[in-house]
Amino acid sequence: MPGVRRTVRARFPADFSRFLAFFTMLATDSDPIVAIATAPGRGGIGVVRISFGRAGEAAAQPMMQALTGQTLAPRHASYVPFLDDGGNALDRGIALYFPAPHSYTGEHVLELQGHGGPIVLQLILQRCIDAGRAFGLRLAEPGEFTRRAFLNDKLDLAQAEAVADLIEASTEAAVRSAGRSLEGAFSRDIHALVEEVITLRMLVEATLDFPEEEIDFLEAADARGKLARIRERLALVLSEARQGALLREGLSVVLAGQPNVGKSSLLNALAGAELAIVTPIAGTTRDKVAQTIQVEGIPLHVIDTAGLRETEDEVEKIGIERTWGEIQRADVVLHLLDARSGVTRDDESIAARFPSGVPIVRVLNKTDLTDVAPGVIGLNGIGDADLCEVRLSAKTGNGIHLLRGELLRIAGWQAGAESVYLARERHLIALRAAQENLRLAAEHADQNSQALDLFAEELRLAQEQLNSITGEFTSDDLLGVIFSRFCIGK
Ligand SMILES: Nc1nc2c(ncn2[C@@H]2O[C@H](COP(=O)(O)OP(=O)(O)OP(=O)(O)O)[C@@H](O)[C@H]2O)c(=O)[nH]1
Ligand SMILES: [Mg+2]
Repeated sequence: MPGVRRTVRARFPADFSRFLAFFTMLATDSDPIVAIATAPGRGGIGVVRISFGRAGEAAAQPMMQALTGQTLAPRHASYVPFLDDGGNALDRGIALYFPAPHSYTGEHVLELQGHGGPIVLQLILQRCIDAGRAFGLRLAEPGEFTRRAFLNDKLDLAQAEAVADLIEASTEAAVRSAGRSLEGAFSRDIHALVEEVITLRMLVEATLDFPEEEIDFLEAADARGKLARIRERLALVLSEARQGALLREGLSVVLAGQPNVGKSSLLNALAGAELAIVTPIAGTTRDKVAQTIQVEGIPLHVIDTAGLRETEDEVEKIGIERTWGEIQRADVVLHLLDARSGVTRDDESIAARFPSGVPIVRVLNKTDLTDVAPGVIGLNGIGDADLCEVRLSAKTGNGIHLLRGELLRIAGWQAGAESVYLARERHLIALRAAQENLRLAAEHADQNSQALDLFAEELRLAQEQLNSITGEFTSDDLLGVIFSRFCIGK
């Protein structure tokens, strides 16, 4: 089976204990498994799925007989009873048999589509486990079906992750980009990059064997030009992946400022609902109020906090401590001010405590009470941190769209980006590491032939990083983490 071949090549461990663990894992990775594949709760239909693993057809045939009383034609929908051990129907539904390798997991798979009640599905599941006891059928772990699909070369790792992301996607844009990753767009781009790196590596490695020709090599083979093109392409993939990661993770936006400046009003205006209590009394908000809103499909986790001031009130003090905690964790801080007073001393001391490097948007609120017009201006931040000022009114809604626009800009969102794939932080880290390896390779190339072996080494490292995205050289630990975050039955 091709999957096993890849497994051995990609995961052969160095020391003996890991060697043993490796074979144990191979063994459990081919256990027959079963799970309810549909969401918990009540629904029109519910699906119980069995992947037969190493037990194969020898188990699938008697199992079909036991569960449905008949032999099922491959890939045909048959309307059958689902039988208990006494031969009585627990339910009736559609049974589908997918012989290997033409199934989701690449193994022999049996799917029972019954009615979607939690108890009836539990009964069918239990019946499967009882009937399959003879050949070691067990309950699947989270993500185990997809893990099989990966091990059997049905999906690569980036595609397998896209399955989970598609299930979890909370916006249309996230669904579309997870779909692109699942369909293989991201993996294809990564493979294309790997191919180019390999071509360059072959040239370099060949030259290393003939040291006297090294000097000519970089010129003759246009190694620098090739490397530059790879770097350009990688930068493009990284920027699309960054957009995708944004769709998946969103941005945490904290509203901070003195009491009564209109933080809760702004949260309500952004969310379009009366979520937080608004009163003219300073110190209204004591505890944080969080709401996720969508702006062009990007989830913004907006957090309203207690107003910052000196206080003797015990409860308010705790609230203010929490505000500072939220500010430390923020991706963006909205520093709210009352447009009538502008930046006061207290605001300056608040701003001085903001963490460095976090983008700050100064929001001049209540412009309706002044002659200040809604607008945006860029300001010089400290260091390279982003700082701008948005003038608006949370009460009338004037200028709110400008704030949304600024948040998208800070997030790095490019409107109308069609070719986004839903990437994860893990992918970004690998892409950035590969980018750094290629940058170092370019540096070595500039130092000419003395550094040719270092040039080759950086290319090798870059290739390893890229391969980790699609799972060609991924450690078992990482696989465990990735698949354990799936739901059971997927
Ligand atoms: N005219 C006007 N009033 C506003 C605006 N935004 C907020 N207010 C008023 O200002 C008062 C305080 O608003 P809140 O949203 O509760 O202020 P806050 O910053 O959350 O206050 P704390 O929770 O006490 O820190 C309320 O009476 C609001 O109606 C605005 O844009 N224009
Ligand atoms: Mg408030």
